[in-house]
Amino acid sequence: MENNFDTIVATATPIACSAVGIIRISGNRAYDIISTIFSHKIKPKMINYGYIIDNGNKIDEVIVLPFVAPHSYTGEDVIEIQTHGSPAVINTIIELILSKGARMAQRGEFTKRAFLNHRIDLSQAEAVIDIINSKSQKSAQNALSNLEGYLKNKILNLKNNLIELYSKIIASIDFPEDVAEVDTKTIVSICNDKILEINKILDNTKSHDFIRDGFNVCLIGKPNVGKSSLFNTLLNYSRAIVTPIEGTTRDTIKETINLNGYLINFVDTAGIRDKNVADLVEKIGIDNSIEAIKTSNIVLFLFENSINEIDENLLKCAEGKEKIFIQTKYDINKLNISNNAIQISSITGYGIEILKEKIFEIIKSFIPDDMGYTTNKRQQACLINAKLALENVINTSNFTDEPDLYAMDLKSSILALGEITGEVFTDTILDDIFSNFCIGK
Ligand SMILES: Nc1nc2c(ncn2[C@@H]2O[C@H](COP(=O)(O)OP(=O)(O)OP(=O)(O)O)[C@@H](O)[C@H]2O)c(=O)[nH]1
Ligand SMILES: [Mg+2]
Repeated sequence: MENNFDTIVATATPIACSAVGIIRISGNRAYDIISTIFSHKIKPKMINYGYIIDNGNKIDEVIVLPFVAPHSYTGEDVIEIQTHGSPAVINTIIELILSKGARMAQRGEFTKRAFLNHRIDLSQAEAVIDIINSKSQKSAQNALSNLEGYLKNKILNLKNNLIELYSKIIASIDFPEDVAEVDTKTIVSICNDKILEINKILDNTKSHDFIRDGFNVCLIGKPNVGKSSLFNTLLNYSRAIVTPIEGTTRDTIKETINLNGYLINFVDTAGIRDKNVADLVEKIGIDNSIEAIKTSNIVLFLFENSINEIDENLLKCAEGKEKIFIQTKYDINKLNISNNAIQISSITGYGIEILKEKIFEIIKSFIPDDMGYTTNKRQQACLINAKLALENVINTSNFTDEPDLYAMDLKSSILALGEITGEVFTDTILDDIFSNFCIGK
């Protein structure tokens, strides 16, 4: 272990009444501190049962798990204390540990230490926060594969090829007699290959955003067609007001569900009819509905019996969007519809499963089969910078074949990739990343 940080403490579980509370201590004084407050002699790498004691008074019956550096989450000596989950008990034990010389950990400081102690790279540290924040199985799975090094290995591969090329160019500049110059064609061809690889990752970023933030699916149609009823049926509870009065829904309502491991943000909208007959509130509602259509990935277009001129105008707003046509109130409107509409009834549940399958089918078409990882905005920005630098190399090759001119941009590209994995970092980058963590992680 290279770094010698002070000893930190925090709860790893929320301070709330619960079955168990976990307190973590990390740093080179972790063992000394636990030895002064635990009822028994600590056996490293064993499950230790006993009491936390302060001045001879028992504070709680606990289990202590001692990890020995470097085989711990942070790469340092780590003590985990499992207490009863009482906020009073947890706070008292933390106060006691602080009085023995530890200090409160900052947000994400345990994971930051894991990074600074080379236990994980920066993309893996970011995967930890992604797992904690993930709201769907799919985003948790992808974050887990990043934690296991999927993105890291992709980036390292890219970077190593560029480092090899950069080293050859530098060697040929420094030792022109001994090392042959790398010809421009080879340089351009390698840069082109790497740009393609980066593009492949960037092409998927839209899908990465979908997986992290969910797919927006909005329900549109004339007033009274049954949008809010379907919205409630899809959510499985009565979220939106339903009445037989046209124009019941005045504003857009957004709620999220988990469908087969993917997040879906359903948006119920105000029914759209001729603006001339709508009052001021309804007009604003209609504008909001149109806005919701713009930001949606899938549009559920609801109609009752047939599609008229108002519907046609509404459909124009959804041009270019994935659409599912839905004929509503099938229990009372058993008509044959030709345009591939799914017939549903929110009252009887008829057709709802088929509709969900259809939504899922479209979602799957947004996600490439081999996409077992995600990138975040910071990583995407680094990839774009790496790509721009490689494009500069290619542009430069059009008017010169001075190798040192290529070398500068190649180095920028390597550094940009290094920012993803954290070989290159600044305090600001680390602060930005770890301030998103919770205390105790
Ligand atoms: N029989 C039957 N009635 C339905 C069905 N779905 C909705 N309704 C009724 O149709 C009326 C309007 O339903 P809503 O869900 O409020 O319609 P909406 O499209 O949200 O209407 P606005 O908010 O005004 O745009 C209510 O009386 C519902 O009970 C259905 O599947 N079958
Ligand atoms: Mg409604």
